[in-house]
Amino acid sequence: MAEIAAARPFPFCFDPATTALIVIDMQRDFIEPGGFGAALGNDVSVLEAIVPTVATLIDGFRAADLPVIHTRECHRPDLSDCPPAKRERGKPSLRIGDPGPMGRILIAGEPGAEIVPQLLPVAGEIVIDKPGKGAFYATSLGDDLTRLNIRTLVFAGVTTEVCVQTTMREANDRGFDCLLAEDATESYFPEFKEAALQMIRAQGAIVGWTATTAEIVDALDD
Ligand code: TIU
Repeated sequence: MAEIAAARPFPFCFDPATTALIVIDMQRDFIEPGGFGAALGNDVSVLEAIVPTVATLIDGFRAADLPVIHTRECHRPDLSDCPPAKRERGKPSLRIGDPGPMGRILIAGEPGAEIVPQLLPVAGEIVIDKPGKGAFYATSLGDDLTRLNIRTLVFAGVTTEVCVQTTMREANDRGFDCLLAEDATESYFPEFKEAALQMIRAQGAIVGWTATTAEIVDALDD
């Protein structure tokens, strides 16, 4: 067993042999100008800052020969998996499926839906295309984790309070121990990130634990 003594709200014990990293939605559409995040009115530059830290976390898992799973939020070109309520809500400058500077917004196969070049999956790593915020909904993720005998999930990616928190809650309900890498996740809203971290670890880690990337990689090294 490995332990992260400094994890919050209290030490986190896990078996690396049954642990995987899930990197949520580190896509150009959320991180670069001209994509979905920007179309929603957000300053996307804050998200780019975590890319090197996410890379460090991925490297730590690869070095330990543990699974790295990537997710992408995107829809089929015919939008058959995009509920009208998702496409039509609000007043974005571009809607899901509209043509933008990085191709059609949030559509599988378009440049904007790709993971940023610094964090591209390597051969053999699972990539989950998901139509929702949670990575378990309408995907093979649950079956993949069962096949890999995974019991513990470490989370990174964007955005903290939307797709990361939703997926952590889905995982928690399915019985996984969940740990969020505090500095390898980001929100367009700093106060929402902080609130999400607090609500995840409140009430005795009701959703999960948090720790820094250095603390997690050190535990994998030991
Ligand atoms: N808008 C926002 O904060 N996030 C999303 O729409 N998707 C993800 O978090 N991936």
